[in-house]
Amino acid sequence: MLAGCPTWPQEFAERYRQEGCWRGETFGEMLRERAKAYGERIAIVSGERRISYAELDDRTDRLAEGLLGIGIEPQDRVVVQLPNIAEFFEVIFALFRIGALPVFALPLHRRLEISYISEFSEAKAYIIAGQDAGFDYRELAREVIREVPSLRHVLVAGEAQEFVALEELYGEPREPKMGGEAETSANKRDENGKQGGRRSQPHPGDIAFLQLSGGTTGLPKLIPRTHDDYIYSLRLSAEICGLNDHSVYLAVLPAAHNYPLSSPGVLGTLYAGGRVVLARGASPDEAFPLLLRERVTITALVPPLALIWLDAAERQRIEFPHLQVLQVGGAKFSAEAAARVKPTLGCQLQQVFGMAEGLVNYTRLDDPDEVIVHTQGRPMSPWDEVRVVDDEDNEVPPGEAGHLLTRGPYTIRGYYRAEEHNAKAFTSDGFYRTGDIVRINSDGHLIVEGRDKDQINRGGEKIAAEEVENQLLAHPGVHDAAVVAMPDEYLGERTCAFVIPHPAADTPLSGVQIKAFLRGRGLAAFKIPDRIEFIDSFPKTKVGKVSKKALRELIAEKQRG
Ligand code: OOB
Repeated sequence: MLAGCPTWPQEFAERYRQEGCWRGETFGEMLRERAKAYGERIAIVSGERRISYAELDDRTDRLAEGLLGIGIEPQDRVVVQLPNIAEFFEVIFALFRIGALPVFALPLHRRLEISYISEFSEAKAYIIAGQDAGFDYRELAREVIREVPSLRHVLVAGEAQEFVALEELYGEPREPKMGGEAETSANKRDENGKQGGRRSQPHPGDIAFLQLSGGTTGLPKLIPRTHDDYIYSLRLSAEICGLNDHSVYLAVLPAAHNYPLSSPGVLGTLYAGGRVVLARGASPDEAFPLLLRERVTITALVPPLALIWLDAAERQRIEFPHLQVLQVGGAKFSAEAAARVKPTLGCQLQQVFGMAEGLVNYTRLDDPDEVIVHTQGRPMSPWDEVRVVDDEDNEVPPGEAGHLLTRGPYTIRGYYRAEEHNAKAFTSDGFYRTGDIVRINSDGHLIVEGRDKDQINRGGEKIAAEEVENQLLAHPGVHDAAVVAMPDEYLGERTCAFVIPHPAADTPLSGVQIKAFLRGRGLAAFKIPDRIEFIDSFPKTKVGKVSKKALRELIAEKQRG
């Protein structure tokens, strides 16, 4: 087990195993079994490529061989920053088979984020696309490897330039032996029947990967997920979403995110033996033809995209006869918009309220419209424990709003190497403090009322205020900074930075300058404040802290004009 990953106390682990939540599966075996069951059926469609389960399994083995060959070993961390392309899944399954850990970066992350997570996780390799969506990841890699000595390899899906082309690492295709299984050193079984030959096989209780938290602190936190807990969450998600081997899932959101990865997402679809279609963009122009051509049955969006799709479908009077379920989550979906889904797209809406730390709530496909339109669903597992509490951690009366706490068979017990933060982010009995304010109605459905965490939810993309504040404070002309959410009709929220200029600064600061400064430091574009307001001093709370509530009100008032 990777050091620095808090895990479930034994009695909980035993219970989750006994109750059949954790079935002792690993991702490597899961793909092998699906390949046996579904062989030539298509697993992944990516551009012109159509990859069968057998081919995905074989390419995964061949890539695992190549990765072992360059020295990637069990437990090694590998930062994976790939767009929605087939290689994403070949890479992660190859790492899973080795027992090495993908560290999932989002395609929009830049130097600050990538250097930090590479350094913090002591990553040995960084896997990128050459160029994608107008951005050259090789240039980013050049900067990152200068800063992170642990990084020994940069592997590129595409034109590699001075780096190593991922394609070169795939060994020769092998003729399957009798019984259908090609033997490689990555899947060879030792005399005890254990997979992995000379290597030890990943254990279902091992950490499978590290995922980034939306974050509330100055530095991003990493979320450790085990094979057992993650496979449970995607298996249950697939069940709740009615997936089977005829399902077709369109991945429009970046696959590294927990929601399109596992709720039920790409991995849940592969678990069910369905077909995954990878979209390169989320716009109706790119996604609608795919929905039709591939007869997509289910897809997942964040609220702003759902609005764009609804408007476009109305304008174009287009229908998607095969689409059964549209999932919307990641941020609050307004009841008005929710009510438009069924009449406009002719499919069922499913609201998804989840978090990379674990807990996922779904409205069920057979819930009454009232529940689907007005609530964010209920926990997916009967073993999810949720508590709604006041500021002193006492449970609030039923139906009242409070802080949501949760623990369960797929909710982490702590972040990777973050002891001090974990003591605040989790209760002493292991409940995760979600930072969400919710109320639970009389029939057990959750309604998200707000948030008490210092985070901006920009259309589903999470921004930790403190992280941006720290970057602002690095500017010599900035004396102090406070970052808050401001309401936005389209994204729900955007980011506003209040800045107190340095009194001694000789030239006046401008918002444009500050934004350019942040970009120059390598902060991901979605974290750069949408608006910068200069102010002489911050309003304070009774205890003398900066009142973000007052700042939020101030900017909302300014917006109203
Ligand atoms: C998903 O995961 P994260 O880790 O990016 O963000 C989690 C946070 C939640 O704590 C909540 O504040 C917010 O995003 N959120 C919602 C929401 N879904 C997520 N707030 C209101 N309504 C919703 N439906 O965002 C995520 C992970 C798995 C599945 C779906 C979403």
